[in-house]
Amino acid sequence: MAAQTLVQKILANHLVSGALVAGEEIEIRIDQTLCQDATGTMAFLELEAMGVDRVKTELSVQYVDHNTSQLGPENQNDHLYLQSICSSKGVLFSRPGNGICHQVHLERFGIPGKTLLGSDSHTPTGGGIGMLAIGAGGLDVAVAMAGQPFKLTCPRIVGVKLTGKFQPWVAAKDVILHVLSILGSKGNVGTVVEYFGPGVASLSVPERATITNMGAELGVTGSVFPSDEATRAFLAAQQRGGDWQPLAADEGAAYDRVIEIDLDKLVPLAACPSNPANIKTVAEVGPIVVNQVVIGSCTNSSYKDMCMVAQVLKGKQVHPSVSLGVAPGSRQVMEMLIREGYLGDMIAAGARLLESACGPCIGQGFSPASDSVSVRTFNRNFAGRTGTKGDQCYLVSPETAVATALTGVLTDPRTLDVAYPACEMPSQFLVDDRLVLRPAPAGEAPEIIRKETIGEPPHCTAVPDDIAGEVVITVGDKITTDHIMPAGVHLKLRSNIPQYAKVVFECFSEAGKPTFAERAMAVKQAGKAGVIVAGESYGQGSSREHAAICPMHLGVRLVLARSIERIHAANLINFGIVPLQFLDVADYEAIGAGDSIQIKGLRAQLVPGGTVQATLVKADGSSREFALGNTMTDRDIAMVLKGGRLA
Ligand code: MIC
Ligand code: SF4
Repeated sequence: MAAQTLVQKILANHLVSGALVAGEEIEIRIDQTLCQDATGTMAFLELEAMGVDRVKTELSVQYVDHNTSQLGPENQNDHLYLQSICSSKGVLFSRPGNGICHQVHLERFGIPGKTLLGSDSHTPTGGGIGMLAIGAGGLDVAVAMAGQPFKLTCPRIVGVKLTGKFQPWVAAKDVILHVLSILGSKGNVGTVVEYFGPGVASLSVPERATITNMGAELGVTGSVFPSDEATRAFLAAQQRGGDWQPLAADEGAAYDRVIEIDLDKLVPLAACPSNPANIKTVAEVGPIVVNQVVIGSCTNSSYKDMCMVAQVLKGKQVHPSVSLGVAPGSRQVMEMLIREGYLGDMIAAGARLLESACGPCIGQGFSPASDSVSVRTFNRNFAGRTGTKGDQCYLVSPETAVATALTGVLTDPRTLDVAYPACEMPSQFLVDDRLVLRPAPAGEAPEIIRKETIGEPPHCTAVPDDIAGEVVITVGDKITTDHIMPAGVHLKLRSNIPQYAKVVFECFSEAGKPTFAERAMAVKQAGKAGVIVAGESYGQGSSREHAAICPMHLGVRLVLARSIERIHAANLINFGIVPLQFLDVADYEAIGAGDSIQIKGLRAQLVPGGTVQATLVKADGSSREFALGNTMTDRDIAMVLKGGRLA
């Protein structure tokens, strides 16, 4: 047999249908699933709508980490619904306070060689422990919980060969920022990144997880590290030594592309406003004045990260013009920092302690001041995501962040007059799973708590064969799901589609003019199909299926884009919105809001790999014919035309 990459091995072990040829459609068995609360309520409403009594996976976990600010009853209503539905469906429930889903899953549940599907785009964090971990929309995760395989495009595999060892003050975050500077944040759909080479051994599992976590920003399906001695040590320290097995690519395995990174040569990097792939060295950006530093999120909130930060802060003071927030990623990390005195060192230095949750990463508090710079150890700096319009958010390593907190200006940590703290991985983590609630035994039917803010699962209808469409909005390149469906103050509306739909594309609203929702509703009420027209890489970022469900609720039936990112394209199909691609940029450029798009006989025209003829009619009555590409398979086509997966 030909030498296999690690990804090919895991895929082969889980293959249900299709051939392992890059670009082909395959189905794989899913061993584990995870949901978080902001996507989980919809996923469980959908699971209920499917009539599933009990999940069929080896392990499914529901976390509460996103909606924890509890301004009003909505958040806790969600938590109560999730806790009760998980108990009834056989799902573990990680209570609020237990930590961020990806961090906790890595610590307590991730197993090398298993597949994990999660309703969060940073699920690939699990690749740090040797899992094939993939982010998806809530409905796809619900279907996996029901025991059905997950459909994906067999990926092309980019190998990243690591050699050497970090210089002091250079960290895992700098590796992934460097990879982002090479691969960019678009054009990587259908790819998995596999790390290999002699440099891997020097990285601990949490460091690997920083790299696989932010692989999401490349737009790839996942990122995977081998399972080796470091993995064994991590699992043993989590009292899960029995979950370990060694895993690596075969000698001589062929990758579709190989990138070599010499860890010795890396320097501190920053992702500049407002895209995670807008990379410069910290030195190049220079000593810009910084008002806020936040250390945390699922990218950089491990014990090792926090312990390094505490040691640098010990006995010093945060710069008077900086507000420093720290959010340890899990209760395990938080408790260890408390017991070992590190938390005291941080607080004495002036740090503000935040909950072990997503918090500022998803605009739940800690929004920076107007016209000010925020430096964060997070993974996304999309415009406005901090909750401040016109924000200037830089993404860096914890090393760069803590140096900056001390000096008040963006600082290359190598210039600090401080010895780089030696932070070893503990040989024993503090293990206490009491905040993870076990489900009721099969056969028992606990009461499902459904307060008034828990809405209905989405209802979709079939797509008409002749489409009389009107363009509701035209947008540019790299439109993220944060642009489509803002989180921040609106995050608490995730369980209520009619309410949440009111803020679709809110970032493009202009004072005194009708909102996207109002315009889309007017088109719907006129009996026409709403159309969204977009540039390249539409739907980057978050997996939130609300970016499909809410437009669908407002009558959108077509998304015409130059290209669409993987998770969002799947979500559109799942909710009965037809995604089609422009073949000629001139057609995209010719379309404006208010124009009509007509398609005759859509059913017959939708053939895998084929084209769809459409007519554009401008306001002045002039018209032109143009062709659109279709990347959907036969199954996608059948599903989308019916009105999506639930239909
Ligand atoms: C994000 O980081 O954008 C989120 C919030 O975790 C999302 C999920 C969501 O919108 O609920 C993600 O990454 O998928
Ligand atoms: Fe939470 Fe931020 Fe991670 Fe998303 S990226 S899971 S919001 S910490």
